[in-house]
Amino acid sequence: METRISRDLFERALEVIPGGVNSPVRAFRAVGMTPPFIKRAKGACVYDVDGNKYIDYICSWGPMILGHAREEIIEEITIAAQEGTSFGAPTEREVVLAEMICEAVPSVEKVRMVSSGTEAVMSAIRLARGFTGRDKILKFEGCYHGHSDGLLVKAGSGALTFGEPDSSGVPKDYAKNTLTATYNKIDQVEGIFKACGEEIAAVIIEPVVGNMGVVPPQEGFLKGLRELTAQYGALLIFDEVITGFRLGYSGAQGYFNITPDLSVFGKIIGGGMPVGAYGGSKRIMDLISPVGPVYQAGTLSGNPVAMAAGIATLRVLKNNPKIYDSLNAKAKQLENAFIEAAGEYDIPLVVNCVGSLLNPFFTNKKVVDFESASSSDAVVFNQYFKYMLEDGIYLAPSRYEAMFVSEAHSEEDIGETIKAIKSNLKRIKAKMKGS
Ligand code: KE4
Repeated sequence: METRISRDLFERALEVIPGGVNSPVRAFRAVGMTPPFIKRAKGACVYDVDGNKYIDYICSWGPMILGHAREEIIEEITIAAQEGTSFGAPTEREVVLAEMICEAVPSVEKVRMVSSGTEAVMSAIRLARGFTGRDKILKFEGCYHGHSDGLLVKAGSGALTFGEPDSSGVPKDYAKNTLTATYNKIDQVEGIFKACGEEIAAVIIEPVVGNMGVVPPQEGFLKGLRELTAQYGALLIFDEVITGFRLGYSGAQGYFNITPDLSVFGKIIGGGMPVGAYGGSKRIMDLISPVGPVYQAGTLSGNPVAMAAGIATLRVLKNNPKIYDSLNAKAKQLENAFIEAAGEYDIPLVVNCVGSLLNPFFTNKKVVDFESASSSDAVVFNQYFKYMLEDGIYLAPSRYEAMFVSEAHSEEDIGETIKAIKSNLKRIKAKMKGS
């Protein structure tokens, strides 16, 4: 596979950008490779600067649920851009997208737009502290909620990939307000609440984790969190940056029928443009400036071009609810291919699949939390990753991420992917035998 132009670009990038990338996981360090530089994308495929074509399961880490460069979305972005790219003033498009989110997610009566998931989570946490007057928050090991200081404690995603569960630069004094528990262990959470429940402002959780690989909540776990937070007067925050509008038009809270106090969104609601949002009841949200005392602001919050992309994306999802059935069926086909191939070649492998999110773990343990997720074999994963990339399948360069299926993945794309899964698990088995 020709990679010269990417390699040259990466050399240049390393001179002027830390690690040559604007987000760590893109550097392909975990898999020990030089990342392909992407030139363009269309539908389910991305094309790198050396002319290589890949079937894309990163989908920009989730936003491209309808595939890349979808006509309706590009059209709306173009119209908006021609009217001006930013005013720093209220616009109709912000109202339209806010109304769509409030209509889609019953627990959200008001929503504030920001420019990233990190910003949305950071603001939701501040709001929870302002609303309750308490300082502590509880998160779960392996969950990633963006890179705001208080949440880079036993974080998932890139922080795990680099084995930096706690980032340097976060004052110890600050991190002490962040408690952590094990995902799916409701008894641990109960113990923490018994010990200091009156000090806890909020529990924040990925209702389905996408940042230690894909890990679903076990029966009763989310319900238990809902009951405990209500009992102790803490807020329950669903970080739906990945699951929002992915697991269904009402996200994970609709999928599991659990009502959080605050919800955080990102990715899909921006249709590939920089958008984050947090929302909840009027009672809580009206504490946000300029109405209430909790300050939060942003120059490009509600940017009209970004709103146009989000509106166009949600409009397609709202008007074609069958898209979710089709997304989930494609993910199921991939899940079955992993299971069949692992059985045929006797490779320790489990797959977690929820809706159109899935991830293979090279382990024979059931993956229910960070400890079991980290039991997956990184060396085997890296081999699998490399073989799949050679076969034109573009996966997240880390075992702690998710595969994202899009509406644009055709039956042919899925078939090609299944073929690559089977042939490459066979290659891995041969390599295991050889070693
Ligand atoms: P952003 O600030 O990257 O928009 O969102 C942070 C965030 C918050 N919550 C969840 C559940 C998330 O998954 C994320 C970001 N996801 C990562 C991928 N696992 C983004 C990719 C990256 O960091 O480059």
